[in-house]
Amino acid sequence: MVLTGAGISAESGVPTFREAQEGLWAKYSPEELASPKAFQQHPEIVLRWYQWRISLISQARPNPAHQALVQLEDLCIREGKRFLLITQNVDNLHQAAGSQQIVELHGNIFRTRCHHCGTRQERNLAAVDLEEGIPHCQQCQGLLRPDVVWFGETLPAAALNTAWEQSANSDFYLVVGTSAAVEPAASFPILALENGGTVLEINPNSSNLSPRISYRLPHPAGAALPALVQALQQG
Ligand code: BJW
Ligand code: ZN
Repeated sequence: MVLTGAGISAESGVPTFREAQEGLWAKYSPEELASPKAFQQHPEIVLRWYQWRISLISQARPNPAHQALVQLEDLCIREGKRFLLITQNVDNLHQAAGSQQIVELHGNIFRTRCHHCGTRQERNLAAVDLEEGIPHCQQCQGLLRPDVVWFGETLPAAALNTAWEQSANSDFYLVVGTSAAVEPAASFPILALENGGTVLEINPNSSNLSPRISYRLPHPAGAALPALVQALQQG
């Protein structure tokens, strides 16, 4: 099992959520922008934040850490082992690298849906001119938003169930680039530990999980993951 967070995309140029931010959005915390309350109160500010992020992420490419996870998946499959990648990221970079067995816990920033009725919409939010108002759903006139999971919202049921079930049955868990500040994702590796699994964290900084896990590689994922996978390939 692998659980990834924003840190794995940092070396692709995608800013993380809780490390020092520069520029336009430095004064807002993710809790202030990624919530239904924020969207209800200031839909334009929230959508501008997403437009900025979509345009940044559109230019990003998978880095050696994403690619190493594709190789790890290949290796596991070749050796008849189960493999699952659970990501909190909404940036599509694991899919772009070629990962197959992947569960998106917090949705995908490139999809759009109605905040009211949930219907998926073929609308590129980054291309919307917000000066002309907030885009509306064609079915119910509700406001359109990215198809991601905000604080206080439930995770997609299928993703959540798979993640719980597989985490409890995992003998080896790799946790890459997450502060483990957000539930329920932060609890998945703990579930593995409680069931006798081994957890290895790759993160240059210490996270909420660090005091509890079995092993740490305190390095950037782009260096540590390819080295780890190469070592595994050599047996
Ligand atoms: C590197 C690196 C390099 C840097 N290499 N590493 C139980 C207890 C208390 C509260 C709750 C609870 N259960 C649920 C809650 C409420 C809430 C919650 O967790 N609150 C916390 C603040 C405590 N959770 C929810 O509301 C969730 N829903 C839910 O549980 O529903 C049921 C329920 C609701 C309410 C109450 C109870 C139950 C939903 C959570 C949704 C999170 N959404 C976001 C936004 C997604 C959309 C978007 O992208 O805009 O998801 S918030 C943001 O945080 C995003 C991320 O996926 C998530 C995690 O962040 P991540 O990935 O860890 O990033 P960072 O920035 O925090 O860390 C980066 C790390 O990378 C750092 O450690 C760096 O060191 C490292 N790094 N460079 C490797 N090169
Ligand atoms: Zn609608």
